Amino acid sequence: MASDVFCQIVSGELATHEVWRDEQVVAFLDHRPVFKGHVLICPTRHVETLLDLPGELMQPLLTVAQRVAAALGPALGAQGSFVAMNNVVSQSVPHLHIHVVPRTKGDGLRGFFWPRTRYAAGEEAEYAARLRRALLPDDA
Ligand code: DGP
Repeated sequence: MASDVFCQIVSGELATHEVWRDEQVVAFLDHRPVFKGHVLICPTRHVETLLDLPGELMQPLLTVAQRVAAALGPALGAQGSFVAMNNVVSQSVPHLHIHVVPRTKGDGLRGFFWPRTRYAAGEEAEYAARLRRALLPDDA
């Protein structure tokens, strides 16, 4: 039983404009594109976020994202791409999806996702140290 709209797309219950499908990955047009040709790439298996993604699906998923990004130039005349994934926060569909958005210089997308901040003195080193500690292998 499909549990979210992307499961319904995977099962064929919900129609979409597919651009790629294999056993592990499906890619289709986002129905509310940032720019026309904006593609979503999903595992066919129900996986909610990056943290839930099994290792064996990482390479197939990213390979399709790379192929879609490579197709944006020849197919649509894009000069580049924006590749992104929301996890939990701002994630409106609880089924992992990579956004691949065609970009062209002067297209008007100016980092609307990311208003930038600044580190206070010493704070940058502290953030880096906290992350390095969390990234250490469990037996370190
Ligand atoms: P996010 O906000 O990162 O979870 O992006 C979800 C995207 O999914 C959003 O850009 C709109 C798109 N979307 C939601 N429902 C459907 C649907 O039923 N069909 C298609 N093609 N896209 C959908």
